[in-house]
Amino acid sequence: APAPKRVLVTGAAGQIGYALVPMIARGHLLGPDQPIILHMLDIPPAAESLEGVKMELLDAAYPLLHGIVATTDVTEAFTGVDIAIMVGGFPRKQGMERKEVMGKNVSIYKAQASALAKFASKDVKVVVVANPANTNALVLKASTEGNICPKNITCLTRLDHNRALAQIAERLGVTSKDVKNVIIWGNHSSTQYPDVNHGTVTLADGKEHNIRDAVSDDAWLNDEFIKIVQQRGAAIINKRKLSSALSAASSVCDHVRDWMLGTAEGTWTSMGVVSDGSYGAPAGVVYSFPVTTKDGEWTIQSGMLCHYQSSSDVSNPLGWTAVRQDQDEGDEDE
Ligand code: NAX
Repeated sequence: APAPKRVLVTGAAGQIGYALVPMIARGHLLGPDQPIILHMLDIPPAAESLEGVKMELLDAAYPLLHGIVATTDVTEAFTGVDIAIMVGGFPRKQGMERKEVMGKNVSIYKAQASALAKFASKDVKVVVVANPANTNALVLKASTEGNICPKNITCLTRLDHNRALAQIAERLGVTSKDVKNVIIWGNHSSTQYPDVNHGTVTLADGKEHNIRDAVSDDAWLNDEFIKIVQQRGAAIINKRKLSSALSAASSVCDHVRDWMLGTAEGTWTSMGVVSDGSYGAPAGVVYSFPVTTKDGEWTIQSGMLCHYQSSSDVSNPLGWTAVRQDQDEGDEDE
């Protein structure tokens, strides 16, 4: 068997953490043959709860789980980790300004960036889940410059991607594996653009069809579908009185697994990655693009005509402006 990989989950005593750690221990993150040493970090008020999660992980007797580090010590948590899944952060409480939450998270992410740079494996792969995910990833990138390759810092938009696949599948009465190549452009927020224009679906005839042709309802695709995906997080909160957890956890596994093990030929996924200026998104910002992956490296899929022309400027099809970035980053949904 290969040597165990160390996987860190921050905020592991929280709701996403509780859904995510068993998936990791089952092999959903790095495949069924990869032994795992699970690192779990939370803050002192959650220490007992974290200890309880550790006890349950032991009780589940996962064959792949070769060790558990459950700690409130940031250094111990980050030491030697190969994958860091950043779920922990300060939640927005009632009556709090977004700015205030962001300020708190910026300090948390700066502190954790320094531990990441000092103690993690040099080639550590990072996925930020905690909101505002794009901004937190940007803070990590800026604060680890020179120590961690910016390409190794990503944020999660795979949940939005999966939500889009699922909506199309539901609509057409197929399963989500029959749908591919949707794209989430932008941020994990209600300003994202879920794009089906390059996507295909395999129908009962066994053939691949353009999603637009198969759905054959442009009005629905251009309006309701987009809103459903953009506002899905809020819809879950309405029903569950808690934000998405199992779907977020499952999408984290999809994100990391595809990143490390590669996307299938002819298929891309959506990841929040550091922009190289593609599609007019300013270089250096963390933005969700269509990406293909191979051997732990992602590549932005180029040459996609963006049908979402909020701008007539072909070099800037998304109508990106600095102002828009500020608005986006302040408008995180769950
Ligand atoms: P919870 O509040 O249940 O869990 C967060 C955990 O983080 C808590 O156990 C808390 O003690 C811990 N924590 C707080 N500060 C910490 C620190 N400095 N270091 C380590 N741990 C710390 O939230 P949960 O529902 O699990 O959501 C976690 C984050 O994911 C939130 O920021 C949420 O907004 C974000 N989400 C992002 C999604 C995405 O697609 N990118 C979707 C789901 C989710 O809403």
